[in-house]
Amino acid sequence: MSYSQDGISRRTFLTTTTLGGLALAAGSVALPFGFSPLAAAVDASLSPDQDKVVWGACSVNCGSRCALRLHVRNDTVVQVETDNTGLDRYGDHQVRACLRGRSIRRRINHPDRLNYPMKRVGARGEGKFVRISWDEALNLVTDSLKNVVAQYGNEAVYINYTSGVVGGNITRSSPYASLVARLMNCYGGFLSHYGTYSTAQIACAMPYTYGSNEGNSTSDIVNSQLVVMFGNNPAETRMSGGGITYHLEQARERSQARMIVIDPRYTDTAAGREDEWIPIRPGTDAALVAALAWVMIDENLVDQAFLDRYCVGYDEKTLPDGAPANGHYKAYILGQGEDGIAKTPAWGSRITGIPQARIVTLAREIAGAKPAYICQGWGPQRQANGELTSRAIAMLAILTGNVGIHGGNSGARESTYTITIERMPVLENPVKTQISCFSWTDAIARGPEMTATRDGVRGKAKLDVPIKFIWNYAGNTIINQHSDINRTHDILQDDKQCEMIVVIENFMTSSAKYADILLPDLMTVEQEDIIPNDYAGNMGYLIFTQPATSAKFERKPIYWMMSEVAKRLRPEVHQRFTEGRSQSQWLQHLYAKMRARDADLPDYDALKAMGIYKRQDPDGHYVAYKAFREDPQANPLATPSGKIEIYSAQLATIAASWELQADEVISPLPVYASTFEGWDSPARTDYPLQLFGFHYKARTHSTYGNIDVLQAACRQEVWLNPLDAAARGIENGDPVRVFNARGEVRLEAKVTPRIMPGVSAMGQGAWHNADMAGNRIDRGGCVNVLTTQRPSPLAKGNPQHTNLVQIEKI
Ligand SMILES: Nc1nc2c(c(=O)[nH]1)N[C@H]1C(S)=C(S)[C@@H](COP(=O)(O)OP(=O)(O)OC[C@H]3O[C@@H](n4cnc5c(=O)[nH]c(N)nc54)[C@H](O)[C@@H]3O)O[C@H]1N2
Ligand SMILES: Nc1nc2c(c(=O)[nH]1)N[C@H]1C(S)=C(S)[C@@H](COP(=O)(O)OP(=O)(O)OC[C@H]3O[C@@H](n4cnc5c(=O)[nH]c(N)nc54)[C@H](O)[C@@H]3O)O[C@H]1N2
Ligand code: SF4
Ligand SMILES: [Mo]
Repeated sequence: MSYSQDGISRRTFLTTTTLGGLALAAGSVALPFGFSPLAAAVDASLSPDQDKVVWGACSVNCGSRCALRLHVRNDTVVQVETDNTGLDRYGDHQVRACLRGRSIRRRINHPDRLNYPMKRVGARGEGKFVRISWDEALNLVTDSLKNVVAQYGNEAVYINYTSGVVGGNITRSSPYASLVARLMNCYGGFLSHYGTYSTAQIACAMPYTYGSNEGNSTSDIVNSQLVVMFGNNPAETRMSGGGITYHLEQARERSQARMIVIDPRYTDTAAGREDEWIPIRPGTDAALVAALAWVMIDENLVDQAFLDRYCVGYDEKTLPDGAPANGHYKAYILGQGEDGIAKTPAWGSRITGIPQARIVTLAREIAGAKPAYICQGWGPQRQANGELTSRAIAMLAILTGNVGIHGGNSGARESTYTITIERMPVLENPVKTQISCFSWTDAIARGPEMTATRDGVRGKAKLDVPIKFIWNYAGNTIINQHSDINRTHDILQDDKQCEMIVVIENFMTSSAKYADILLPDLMTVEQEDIIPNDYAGNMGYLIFTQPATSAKFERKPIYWMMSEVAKRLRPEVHQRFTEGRSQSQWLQHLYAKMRARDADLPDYDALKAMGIYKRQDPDGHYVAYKAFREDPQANPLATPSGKIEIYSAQLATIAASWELQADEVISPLPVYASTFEGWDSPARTDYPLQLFGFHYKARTHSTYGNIDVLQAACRQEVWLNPLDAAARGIENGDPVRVFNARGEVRLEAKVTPRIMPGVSAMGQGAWHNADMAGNRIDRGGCVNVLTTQRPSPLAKGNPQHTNLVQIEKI
């Protein structure tokens, strides 16, 4: 089996070194916001062997986390290498960075980096700023915060979802676990959110089935016969040498497990490594599962003993009291339930676009392979019916009894072993009200109209005040990563609605343009922190990062910024926020607590010298719901019945009591439901192509999106099947307009059989680039011009993969 990780890395490494550090300084241009070009040029008289090598890490939200060895000359990062520790053998392998991490020098030294605090002077979103002093910036932020809290209460202050430094600990940007949250919790609290843009639908839905949302470790595929991937693409989404793609490849090499990839695109994960690619219409996985279930029931292939012992609601025997007659799963599949439709292969084929005969053989193949690792990425659930889809995919694992055993899986995405770290404590939020992370634009525009049963407000029957103040630390979800950019622009333009937006960033991103106050942050590689692995199979690790260079210009660490705001709010707030510790004292304090819990960890100085510390999962491989499988009475699941709830009475109650629109379905069973802007929506007459934005190797969302070598290596293009292209007179590389009622994006077409007919896709995260005072046409290729702010029914999450568009040649 050939594998490209190493090849990619080496190629990038070569580009990095040959282009050299001076190219950047030479390429810098005068910029409108008061930037100065890169100051530090590399001293040519120093040679590489005089470099200082500093351990760093790539801390973006890609689901991997890589060690970096930054070569520093003259206080400037001149070259980037990656982990070189261990025996370089599976189990003691190197956590090698991908093409993005290896190009981090270009982010660090980028001529466009923010250098000074700035204040907006033009209309919001126009991007006009003037440089101000730190003192003025911090005073403006503090005064605004005090005013908003005095006038509207703490519920009017919102910390936006941001994931730019999800890998940090002290620097962590995750909104409910950041220093911004700690500051606000010292000052009366804030309106918080539930769910994430990553997993809103699956994280909400899966617990109704299992009580939680867990999968086996990918490394456990060493025990599998078959791997079935629904919309899961680790070759792009978990790219690190310590990440899931490496574990998948190594584990399969050992078990020789077959792999079936079910995805509208022929992904990089497939790309020659799969045994079969089954293209499927977006949003229809639940229909495929129902048809597979029909075949399994018809041919007596289901694991009836497992269903009887561990599950609720498969058939009449285990249907809970209060459920309607024939409300069970088997009746739904056989057409004896409410809809009266048998979910035959013919029925499933019409919806999914997969041939009937293939559905039949696939059912036999999945039922016949024991154990089978059935999993899903988060693409299928980022659809408008994603709550149903995620639970439906789990049904395949349940019907075949693959849950809770080695080599099997629950149908969820993989879990990982992690060395548990002591997080920077954020304290408790006195405000209990929450909105879904996707509904913040609504909370600005119509906050007090938002209710619990219609809009998913939690902790209260309705919101009392709209959002008036937004903290946005290390995120681009103000514009680029949130849906329907043109609508967001209209809401944010009016600075009487949301009065203050504070953005803490490294670059003038599209979100930063909407800041009222813009604060220049240091990067993680410029600070000291101890951070754990993210998704890494069964080998966990810690990375101890050191500042690669001194802080340049007036960039400051987030700990300093939040301490300074705390000081200006009230002395007690400052005392509570810092507890009298500096950033480095916090690090030592937290690490001492970790070692008190985990005596095997090296001491502080040893860890610092090592840079990276690795450890194998002492239990071998993580198996989700193993204890439950072994003894369901002694180890019940966290569901109300303690069993796997194929029929969820809780969901039946929600379905009966929430206000839903005609095209929204919440169901106690994991049924297939068509949805707004789906394959069979009436809107398809005007906008005939389904479109989604996949997570792309060129960037991590929008981060690294401004790096020239990455842009050149992985182009921003819209994928289109040759049949759809021919019908439109489009050839590979042609400039096209992709549009719907919400907006228009212009980019190049990639005409390829790697995407099924009727479906189009582009990498999500490209930098939005439109004249918002003019025609608003985006030339950056940003998919969120085309996505909707209408949330999914149950999670009120982001259905960012559910869109209809038309594509025309320009
Ligand atoms: N390089 C890179 N890696 C990343 C990220 C990144 O931006 N860049 N982002 C990170 C983050 S924060 C997250 S949350 C994860 C996201 O990880 P995922 O959500 O899993 O990634 P996606 O690319 O959105 O979707 C995975 C696959 O689902 C397919 N798909 C879309 N809709 C459907 C459907 O209805 N059915 C089926 N069967 N397949 C479908 C897509 O073609 C895609 O190949 O990735 C992480 N990793
Ligand atoms: N259409 C569509 N939209 C999507 C998705 C999709 O699949 N399709 N995926 C969604 C998902 S899963 C997610 S997680 C979100 C991600 O959305 P975001 O969390 O907004 O992720 P990024 O776009 O990477 O933005 C991170 C920002 O942090 C900044 N940053 C990086 N390092 C630092 C640092 O050290 N300090 C500071 N201050 N800033 C830093 C970067 O410059 C960047 O602007 O996007 C969502 N949006
Ligand atoms: S983007 Fe992800 S895989 Fe790539 S170097 Fe950074 S952490 Fe590693
Ligand atoms: Mo995400």
